[in-house]
Amino acid sequence: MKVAIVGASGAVGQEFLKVLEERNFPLDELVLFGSSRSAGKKYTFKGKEIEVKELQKNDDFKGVDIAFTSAGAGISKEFAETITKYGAVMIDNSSAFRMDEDIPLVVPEVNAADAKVRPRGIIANPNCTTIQMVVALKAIENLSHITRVHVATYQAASGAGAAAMAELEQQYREVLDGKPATVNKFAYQLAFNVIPHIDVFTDNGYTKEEMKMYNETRKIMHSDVMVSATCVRVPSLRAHSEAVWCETERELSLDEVRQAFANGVGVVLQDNPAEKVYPMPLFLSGKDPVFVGRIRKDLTNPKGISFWCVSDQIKKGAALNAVQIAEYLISENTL
Ligand code: L14
Repeated sequence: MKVAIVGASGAVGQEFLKVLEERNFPLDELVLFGSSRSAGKKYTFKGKEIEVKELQKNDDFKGVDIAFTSAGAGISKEFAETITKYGAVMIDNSSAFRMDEDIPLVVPEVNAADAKVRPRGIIANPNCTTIQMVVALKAIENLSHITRVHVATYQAASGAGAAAMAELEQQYREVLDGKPATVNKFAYQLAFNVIPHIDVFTDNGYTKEEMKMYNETRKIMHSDVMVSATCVRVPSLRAHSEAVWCETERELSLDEVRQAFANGVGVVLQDNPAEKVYPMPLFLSGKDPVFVGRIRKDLTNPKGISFWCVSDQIKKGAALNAVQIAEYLISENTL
């Protein structure tokens, strides 16, 4: 088993190294690719140093079984042919192919089997906010079909990459020292602020990030559910939080919803308000599951349920989900 990571120096690329090691992923050889800027850097995997190679249009992917790509949509489009032409399965973290009809979009807890049909040799990893939401929604969908969702996200700096996380830390230091904050990675200063703007605006007034939640949720869940999202950047570092309101066909009791989350695949229930138990990004960074709490009936709608969920954006929202897809392919013998 030969595995490649494309975009090895990035926040998600680095997380791939950690997750593959942590899960003892069954690989014999790991190769790392990056831009000309990253080429030559060395990273340690299982005690061994591996040097990053420059990603080029050549035969470097001959013999690669699985390529995890996380270098942006432009690179994914430009190099998909190079990466897949000798049979490597490309598990792509970018938004490049997610909504293409002949590309499966997969969250293993929800639609693992979709990964088996991949005419172009590419499987897309969904957007981070969508991944954690559908893992939680799946538990409710099993009880009764979800017809609509309203969601507000509280997204960490990590979504914009390693440099953005560093910028947030730098901004806090600068502001506390009475200096002007350095702003490169976000539209405005994020420290001591929240910014209701992630990715670019589209014609209907929603951002692309918000439209991803509408379109990707429907594709992953094979559902006609309608999703109206407001995506907001907050000054947390690497786990995303979401306030979710969903409406089901049948009226659900709180007990059965709580039970469904407690038994949900990939879900951990953290819901005991009397003891101040609810999920928070500060304490859940680096963890695998999607944490759910603050479960309530929607006061405006008997068929509505409200909850709060938190998950590590770089882990389940990116690297871990992609590695779980690969583990599924191995377990089903369908690489
Ligand atoms: O669609 O900036 O994969 O938080 C995920 C992170 C888009 C931007 C995607 C962010 C990206 C988003």
